[in-house]
Amino acid sequence: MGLPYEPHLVSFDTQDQLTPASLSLNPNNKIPAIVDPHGPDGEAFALFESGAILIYLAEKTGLCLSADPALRYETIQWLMFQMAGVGPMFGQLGFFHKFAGKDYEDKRPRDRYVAESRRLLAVLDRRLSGRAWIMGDDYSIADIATFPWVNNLVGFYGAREIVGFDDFPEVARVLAVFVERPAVVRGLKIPNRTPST
Ligand SMILES: N[C@@H](CCC(=O)N[C@@H](CS)C(=O)NCC(=O)O)C(=O)O
Repeated sequence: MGLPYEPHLVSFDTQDQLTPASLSLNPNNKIPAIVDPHGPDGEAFALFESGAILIYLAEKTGLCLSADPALRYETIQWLMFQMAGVGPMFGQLGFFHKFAGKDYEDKRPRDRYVAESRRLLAVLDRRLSGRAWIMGDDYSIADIATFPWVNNLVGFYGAREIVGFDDFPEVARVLAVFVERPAVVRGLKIPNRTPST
């Protein structure tokens, strides 16, 4: 959005999300959180939950969220679809497929999150049919919220095959364009660190 910013690495390896400094920004001990030194009343303003952060930054800059009331709420609807569905379900699949849950003998929890992830991908695939982005021609905060999770699902979580990603060509098409956007290419390298395995 063209705003200057300073990134801070919160490392889970050292449980930085549980430090008093982190908790003062997000009592729910998760990333991301921001501090805007120039908040709504000119004072420093802290915010957590990425959906709230995206709406805040979109309204601050006038970018990536339509001013038209119907389009604005439709964008927020798809943003909430990520917050309530895509993020939590893909995240659980990551736990059961890649992290500690992969060693559980009972595969029913993993299979449930595979099925739910596939269902969400199908919803997104239908939405993207005939559209460049979730909201059509206009790139929006719904895309910014959603496609990093899709990228993570098939990349970092290594779940491409288990979710049958090839069944969702519209999602794959938009993801390919998303990861080539110059700001996304830059953003995926910030903060600069060696990815954990
Ligand atoms: N709904 C939240 C989800 C945030 C979230 O799940 N963050 C994870 C990383 S993707 C986290 O900080 N986990 C650390 C922990 O649970 O201790 C948002 O969109 O901001």
